[in-house]
Amino acid sequence: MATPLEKWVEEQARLTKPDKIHWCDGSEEEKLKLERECVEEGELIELNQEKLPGCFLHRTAINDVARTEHLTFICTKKKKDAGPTNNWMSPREAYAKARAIFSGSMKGRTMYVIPFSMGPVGSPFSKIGVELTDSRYVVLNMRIMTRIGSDVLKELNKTGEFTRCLHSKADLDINKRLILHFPEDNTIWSVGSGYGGNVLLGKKCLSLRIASFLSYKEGWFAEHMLIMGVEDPSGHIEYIAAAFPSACGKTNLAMLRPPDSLKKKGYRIWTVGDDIAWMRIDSDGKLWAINPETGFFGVAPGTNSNTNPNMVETIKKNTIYTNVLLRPDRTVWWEGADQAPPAEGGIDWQGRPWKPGMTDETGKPVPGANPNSRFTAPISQCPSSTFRLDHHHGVPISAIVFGGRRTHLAPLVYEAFDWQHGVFVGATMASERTAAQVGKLGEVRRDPMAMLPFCGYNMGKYFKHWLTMCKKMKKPPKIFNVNWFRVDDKGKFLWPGYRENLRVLEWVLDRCSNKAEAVKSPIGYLPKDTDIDISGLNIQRSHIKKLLEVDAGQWLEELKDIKTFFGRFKDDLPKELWQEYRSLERRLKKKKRA
Ligand code: OXD
Ligand code: MN
Repeated sequence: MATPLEKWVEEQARLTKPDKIHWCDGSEEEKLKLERECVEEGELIELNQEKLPGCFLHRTAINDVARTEHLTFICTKKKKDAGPTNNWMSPREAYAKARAIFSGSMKGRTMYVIPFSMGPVGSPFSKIGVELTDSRYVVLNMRIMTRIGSDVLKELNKTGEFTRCLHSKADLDINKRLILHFPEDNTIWSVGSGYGGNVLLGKKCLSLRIASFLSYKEGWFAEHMLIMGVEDPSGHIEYIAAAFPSACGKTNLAMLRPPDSLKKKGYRIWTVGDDIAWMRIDSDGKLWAINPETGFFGVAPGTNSNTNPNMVETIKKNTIYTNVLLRPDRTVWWEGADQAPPAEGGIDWQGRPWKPGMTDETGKPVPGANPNSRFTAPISQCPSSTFRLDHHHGVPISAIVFGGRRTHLAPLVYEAFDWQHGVFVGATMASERTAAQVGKLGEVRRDPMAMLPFCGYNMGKYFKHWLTMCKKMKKPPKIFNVNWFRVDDKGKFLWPGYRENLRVLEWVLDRCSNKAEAVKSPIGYLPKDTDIDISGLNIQRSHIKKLLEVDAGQWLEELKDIKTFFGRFKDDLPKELWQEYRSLERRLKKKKRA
């Protein structure tokens, strides 16, 4: 008799009509065969195997280079359950619309069945999914980003539970593209795209949108956070989970190499993950985290030996590059790489001949790599990766760090007074737009806990969940906020950033172990300017003073925007957050009067 999984696969095959069905076993032979077929059909370009062993290049369709948030929907029976920050469609309408596009979409293609585990296979932290796809590129990426194959199938058969993930490239037509989440059915349907964030369904779709819904029901956290271990001079490791909106350097922070003066002291970083954290309360009453992924799907432009030397090492082999520039020697390049733009030119991400300095008809520079070009590489290749990645219970979290890009308002670092205040700090997170994002430059976008595009249910309920979780913990992590992007009157960054950010984390962890002092301010606890180690840095103490300034007038202005944002959630916004709002207002007004 067919299992529920087999029945489901058959049903989807009846809808999409593939020529063949292949069940992925995750083996090396399967990988080699898929790579060969991809190269034959032009889906992958084999790169220089001497210089970049095991590496390939893929080009997406030109209109398919990023996550399409306006085509991404949460499909709950009631609109209110998706909340005011998500696009919503009723399940009936969503299934009907997508079914029309999926119908016959795999004709002439093979349907690959990918059983995958987010988290170590068999860990109580982990969740199993099965993705059906007509894209070999998806299979090859999924085998880097997740644990796939026969072991997972065995585990799945124990409980029969899994997230049903259906993907088809169909015609790669943006007008027939939908990324649909059905949290109540534990189902994801993605059609009409071939871009990673839309189609590697274990990542944003399962590990954040569906998992956030499951974690709310089951009492854990699915968060858009990096996880890193900081080993101090005594050899003791404390772990930090940190959430930042995009373009704030999350991946770089997760694997930073300590600056010389801190390295000399004995500091070392261990990378657990750069994008997603699943956190649970263990029997010791502490919060423990796993990274459900096994790979990085990172942005290429700007990655170099200065911004991220560990990533430069990681992506030298077994890496799939997407939408970067192809050089004549079959290596790759992107804007902000270590090497200068190749004088001999190359083939750009759209497959066209390219030369440095090229401009378009309006005089704008033509980039060789797409600004959102990517690499997919195994975490195990990262020099700072930790063997604890495979630990079924994860790592204990001492501090949660939120951050954003604020040129003026937020100080370099501050600590929340307590968990409830920390939830307010996370819920009011915001970042200023950079040239890399569509919209007005400098405009502030609210992005609570960096989850705005990823929370699979009503965010008002999500905030409540954060508040409730504290009651279940014996020793909740301390919560902090950081801002690496403050500028002086001339618009120059006051803080050097990158590896030097460890100096701030040193204070954060010293606060967690009661080794550092703090001063109270209206927005939270601040370090004294002398508490941040600036040895070996070409920076004056007066800069640190400036970086730690809190301007009550500016913060009172900020409160107006927070009020409008909170207002969107109506009755679903927990009263505790309004309480925090009013307390902050009171403290700021007092400071302004003083
Ligand atoms: C990502 C994102 O790609 O957050 O990780 O957009
Ligand atoms: Mn992300």
